[in-house]
Amino acid sequence: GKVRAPTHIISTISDDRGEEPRYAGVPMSSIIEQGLGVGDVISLLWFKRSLPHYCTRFIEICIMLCADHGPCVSGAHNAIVTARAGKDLVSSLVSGLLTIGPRFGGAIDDAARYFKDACDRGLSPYEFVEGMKKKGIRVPGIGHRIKRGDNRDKRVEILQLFARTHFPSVKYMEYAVQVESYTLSKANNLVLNVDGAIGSLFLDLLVSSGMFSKPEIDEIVEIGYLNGLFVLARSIGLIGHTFDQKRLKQPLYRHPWEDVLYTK
Ligand code: Q5B
Repeated sequence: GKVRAPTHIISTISDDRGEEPRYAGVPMSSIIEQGLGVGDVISLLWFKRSLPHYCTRFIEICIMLCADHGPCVSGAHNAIVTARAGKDLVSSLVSGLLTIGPRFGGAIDDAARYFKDACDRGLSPYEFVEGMKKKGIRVPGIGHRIKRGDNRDKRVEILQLFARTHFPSVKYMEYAVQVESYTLSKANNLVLNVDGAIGSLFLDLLVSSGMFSKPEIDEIVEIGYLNGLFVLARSIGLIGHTFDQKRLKQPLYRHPWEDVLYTK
């Protein structure tokens, strides 16, 4: 019989052979003809399936809400400094992206992991938060530099309203809100932040949409897909900041001496 030469790459998400590219088997022309959007494309290429409209809309809202948060956050600052050093678009972009991590924008996966584990184990917010404190781990998805109990993050409210209106269940988000009530009783800056809102709500999407099996959900949480939403979204803003600096012909950045504490 025929002997198939071993391949060097296995790919399961897209196929560029034939008349037109296919994303998870769906031809490009059909995506356009059906009037689908970037949320549908993410569903096909990341989750390898078409998701219901409320899910793809939720993904798009996450992307829009996380696209930018001003010039002062770590990522934008790095992109601005890099652009002002005369570097190209890709260098400025990746310099900003490299700041995304456990403190800045990259806490979504860990928020999903910890909220899921604590909620599934039936831990009270007190047991969860104090247990994390004993382990010396900050609760991912909780805390913000400028948001406060009396100055909530509008993005979180928008996501919560959408999910409460459209999701079959918001069990994990409600758990995260209970955790927030407890952390706010400790300090006013320990709000549920945008990472925590997306992490808990994406769990609700995965579990309550009926589109994913339990092993699939466990795999998505374990691999960590969700920081990808912030990385993708914030790339839009970082590219904008890079163009802005170039347009403004901004000179090389040098941090002022007065703002450095020189000490021995
Ligand atoms: N404490 C975000 O901290 C921040 C605690 C906590 C228990 C916590 C911190 C944190 C978890 C990671 C997370 C996503 C570093 C944030 C984002 C996108 C963004 C950004 C933007 C955008 C802020 C003061 C006291 C200390 C701490 C305690 C703080 N957080 N305890 N669990 N989670 N959160 N990141 O203000 O007793 O004095 O030692 O790591 O979810 O990145 O806009 O800026 O769109 O770009 O620096 O929104 O919360 O507070 O370090 O001075 O801590 O609070 O242990 O207690 P801060 P610190 P103590 S959203």
